[in-house]
Amino acid sequence: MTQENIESILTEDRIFAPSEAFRSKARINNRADYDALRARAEKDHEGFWAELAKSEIDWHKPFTKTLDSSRAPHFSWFTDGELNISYNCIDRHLKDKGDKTAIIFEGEKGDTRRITYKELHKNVCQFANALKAKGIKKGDRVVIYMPMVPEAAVAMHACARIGAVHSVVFGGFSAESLKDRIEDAGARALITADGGTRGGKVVPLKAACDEALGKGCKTIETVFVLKRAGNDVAMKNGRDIWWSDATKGQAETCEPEWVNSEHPLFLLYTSGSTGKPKGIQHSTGGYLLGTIVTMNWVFDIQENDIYWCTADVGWITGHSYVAYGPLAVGGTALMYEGAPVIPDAGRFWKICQDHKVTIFYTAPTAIRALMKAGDDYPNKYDLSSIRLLGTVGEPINPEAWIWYHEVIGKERCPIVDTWWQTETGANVIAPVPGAVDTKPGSCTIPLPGMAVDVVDDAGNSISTPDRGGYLVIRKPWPFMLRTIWGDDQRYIDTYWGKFNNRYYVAGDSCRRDKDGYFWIMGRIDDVLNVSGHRLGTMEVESALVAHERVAEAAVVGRPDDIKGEAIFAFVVIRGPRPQGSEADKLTKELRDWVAKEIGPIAKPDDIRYADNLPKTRSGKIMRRLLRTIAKGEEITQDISTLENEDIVKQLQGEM
Ligand code: 7RM
Repeated sequence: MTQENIESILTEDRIFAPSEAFRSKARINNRADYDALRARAEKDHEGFWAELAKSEIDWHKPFTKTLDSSRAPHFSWFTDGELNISYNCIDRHLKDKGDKTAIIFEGEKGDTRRITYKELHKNVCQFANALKAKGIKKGDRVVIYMPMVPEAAVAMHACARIGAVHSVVFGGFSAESLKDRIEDAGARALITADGGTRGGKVVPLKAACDEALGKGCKTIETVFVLKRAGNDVAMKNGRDIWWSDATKGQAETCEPEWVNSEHPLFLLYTSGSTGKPKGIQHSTGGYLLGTIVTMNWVFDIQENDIYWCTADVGWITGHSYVAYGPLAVGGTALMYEGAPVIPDAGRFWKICQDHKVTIFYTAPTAIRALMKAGDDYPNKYDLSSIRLLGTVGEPINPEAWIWYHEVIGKERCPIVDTWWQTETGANVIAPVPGAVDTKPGSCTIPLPGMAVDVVDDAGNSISTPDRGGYLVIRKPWPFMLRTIWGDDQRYIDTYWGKFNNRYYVAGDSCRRDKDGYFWIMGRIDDVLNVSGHRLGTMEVESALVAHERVAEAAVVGRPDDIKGEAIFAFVVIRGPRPQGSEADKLTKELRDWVAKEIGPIAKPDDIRYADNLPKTRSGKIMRRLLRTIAKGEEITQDISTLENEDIVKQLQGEM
């Protein structure tokens, strides 16, 4: 697909500056200082990152070489340095804040726990010793398939402590997906729980493990099982061991394994547009640095903050902003086990009130769902502790942004819209909230040391405002992915092939406005070409959700003889799903509406109504599934991670 002129017609010109109250306490609190920092990074890319790596990380052996590009497009950072990430997240805080709360946990049923840095240290060390007792050693892969409980983070840190490479598989994935990932990683151990609680039901994690292991996974020698939900599980003699038995009598300290900065910390599987999931491999030192600098710059975390990122540890956001980042900076992280609507749509706001959350980070899909539930829920709770809001995962439509700003943030809290990927390791484009004004729907400008650009098909930087192109990163950065596990050629082809190894290609389309603000238009393969006009699916979606009756919309292309691509919209409306003549009437109204909002070219050709959109539990709309449905083809892809399988029939127009 050529990308000469991705047209952008979505315009949003409101601009929001941080309040004086916010700025007066922020660590970077004006644009001039911030621009000076960015300029310094631009002038001396390596020196900038080297200085930060020295000041922010406790090295067991200091590095002398900052960046090695001799194997480009493979890059190594701080190569001869040695460290341990679990030491940096836990041990180094023990002296000054051993009794500080590291993790606040709330279960779906309302049970809560507070774990201090000292307790976390003990738990991690004992479990690390349990892993060692089962023969797990540096470099071995360990798969973690757990509910959102503190032990998931403990398991990750225990692996990191002994140099084992963890691969967390989201607890919502099926046994089949778990098996694929275990086999691809060649894991020796599996860490799971009897079950987790979500949406009022027990998720039978151990049963899924048994099913996966029954189908293959010959490399697994040990399965550690945490008792959490209390459901009955089968334990296989010689293979399965309860977490409590494995840790019983283990020493409360465990000398960290000092690893090279480039030592793989984890693999995390993520889907591409085609083929099997890719095991994204991250490093230790560079990755740690990314989580630390972004916790400081973007989240402006301070000593007394209560930081809540709602992501599951099965996704990159849960790695960088639950398990590692908040602890690396000695903060307090909140973890919540369950669904946002149990017992009702006020749960998130109640948690914010009860635990005095100060920084709240979630996904646009959650914001839209909670917005749809009405203002009464947030209005019932005291949200005055919150000082900063964040979003991640997809572009946020301006309507949801404004709701978040007004109803949750009470017009007091900046919103950090953070663009990044599993592959980038940490935030890449995001506002530094005390210094950068925000615009609803834009992730604003790149962070210091991040050479982000928008280029055309020939790879030339696009300077014309609002002209769309490919989002690329021109220079290596410390927290970038290192390769795809077991498929290095795919790493080169996917991320570097398009422009001859010149840039990292993110796979997103993007435009920059006249102020240099970045507006993500969607994945490259989500770009429509209608009669030669290139439209971001997100722009049509934003227009649709701006209509008062529309709660959510997803737009895909379907081949059309005349136009090239026709626009197919799946729409969730507020209130009951329209049918028959009522649906026809609304369809006409929405088509006219989009024509008015964007232009006749963007009018959806088909609109289909459903009670929900098909999403993975991380909130990503399953666009490939929607494309299949729009084409009227038979569904062959794996829909096991779908929240609600019943809606497939509605989407197909069959009920
Ligand atoms: C963190 C995460 C990555 C893809 C990425 C984008 C989309 C993420 C934003 C966004 C617009 C954002 N990792 N994306 N954040 N689009 N604005 N703030 O989600 O690997 O799972 O997904 O998500 O398309 O390429 S991910």
